[in-house]
Amino acid sequence: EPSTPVSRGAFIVIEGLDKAGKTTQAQKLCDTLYAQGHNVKTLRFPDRTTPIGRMINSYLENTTEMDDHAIHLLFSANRWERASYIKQQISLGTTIICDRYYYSGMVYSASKNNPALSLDWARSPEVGLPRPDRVIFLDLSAAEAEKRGGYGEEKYEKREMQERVRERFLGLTVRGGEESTDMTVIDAGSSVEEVAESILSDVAKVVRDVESGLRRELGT
Ligand code: Z5A
Repeated sequence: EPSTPVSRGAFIVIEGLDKAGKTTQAQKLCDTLYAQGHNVKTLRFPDRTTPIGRMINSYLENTTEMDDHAIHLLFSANRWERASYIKQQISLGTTIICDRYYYSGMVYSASKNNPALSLDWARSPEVGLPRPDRVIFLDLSAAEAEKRGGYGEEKYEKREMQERVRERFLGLTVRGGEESTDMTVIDAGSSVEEVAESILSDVAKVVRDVESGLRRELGT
């Protein structure tokens, strides 16, 4: 008897500003889906453990200076070095919950007030990466983020930068193209439990669709 083919996993991305609760919510969603019987793994970008990730880390910690384009390409390369792993896991039936992805890549680089680095330029090295089934954008004002312990010492952790980043993230949702159709905006200002519930009600449907074969292939 041939065994029933396993359906592919879903690829879910959690995006948001600093302190929006991405890590908290990615872990919670992973735990909930696991408890419901799904194979599920988390992933995060930047992945600071690889050689490229270590270069990114030293830039974020202000230890190394780098041209805006060069650091952008390193963030992108850090995703490309995991692209085949993502595709492989998804095809084996594992759902991936990913903490930040190329949406962060686009908006942080394009928020640096460098006229030579547009959103379109920032998008180009990301073309062809595995396309998520859903991107949850956790929306939080800079003022609310500051109440959660304030910003740290890293490169982009300044209020004006965070405000520009938020504007551009929200801009992606109305810009047209796959960034708009894939993204759901969720208010991250309520309690951890409430945010988790909103995320789950959106993601559960996507996971069901993937499992019942309504979304056949992982797009690029
Ligand atoms: N970056 C880039 O430029 N290009 C790229 O391609 C990528 C990233 C991928 C590092 O990212 C920097 O890299 C980042 C973007 C840039 N620069 N900035 N800003 P990172 O992901 O490594 O680091 P991070 O953004 O600083 O993550 P974070 O501080 O860990 O934030 P978080 O994951 O969203 O939040 P959290 O750890 O889940 O929660 C933060 C705190 O708030 C914590 O104390 C929680 O207990 C609390 N919290 C969480 N939820 C709530 C609610 N609902 N209410 C109250 N308190 C809460």
